[in-house]
Amino acid sequence: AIPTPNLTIIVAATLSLGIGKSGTLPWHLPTDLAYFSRVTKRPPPSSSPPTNPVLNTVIMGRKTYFSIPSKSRPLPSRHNIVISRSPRPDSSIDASTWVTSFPDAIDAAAARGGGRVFVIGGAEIYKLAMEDERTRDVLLTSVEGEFGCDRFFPVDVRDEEKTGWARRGHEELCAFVGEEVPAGVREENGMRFWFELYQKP
Ligand code: FOL
Repeated sequence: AIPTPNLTIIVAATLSLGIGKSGTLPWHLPTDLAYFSRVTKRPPPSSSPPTNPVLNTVIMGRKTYFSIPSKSRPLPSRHNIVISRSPRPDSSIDASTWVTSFPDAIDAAAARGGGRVFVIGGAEIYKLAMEDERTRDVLLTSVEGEFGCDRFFPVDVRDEEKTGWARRGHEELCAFVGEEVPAGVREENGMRFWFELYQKP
C-alpha cells in the first residue's frame, strides 16, 4: 500500500477569510504569488538528491485551475491535479491530471509519491481539505482590507480556542517552507499582508 501523504493548505485570505472575487484573486500581490510559487515548488527537506528532484503536487478545483493565467497553467515544475465532476474539457489537453473527487486526488498524489502535497483551493476544495485529517499545515498569507470577496476560506485557523489550530512562530515557518521568510507586516500596492504557519497539534 502507498503511504497516505500529509496535506498542506496554502492560501491568501483577508481577516474575514475572503479569498476570491468574481472568479479571480481579489488583489494583486506579486510578492505573495512569488512566495506561493517558490514554496509549492521547493522539494521537502531531506528528500532525494538534486540529481533526481521530486516534484511536489498541487491539488485544486476546476474553477481555480482556469483562474490561473494560461501562461502559468499547468503550474510549472509541479504535478497539477484538477478536481472536476465533469470530464476534462478539450481546452485543457495539457500536462495536468484530472480526477472526479477529492479522495481520487489524494490517491493520484500518493501514487506519485515523494514530494509535498499542497491544496491550493478554491473555497470548495479548501472545505474538503479542512475536513480531512491528513491536513496538518496551513500556510496562510493574511491580507488586510475587504475587497468585496464572494468566496471564503471555511475555518478561521487564527481562532485557536475554537478551532484547535495553533499558530507557529517565525522560525518554524522558515524551517517548514525552507527559506528565510520576511517577518511581520509587508506592504505592496498599498496593501498590508504577512506570512503565517498554522498547524493541527
Ligand atoms: N496562496 C497564496 N499565498 N497566495 C495566492 O495568491 C494563492 N492563490 C491560489 C492558491 N493559493 C494561494 C490560487 N490562485 C497562480 C495564479 C493564481 C493562483 C495560484 C497561482 C500563478 O500564476 N502562479 C504562478 C506564477 C507566480 C508568479 O507570478 O510569480 C506560479 O508559478 O506559481
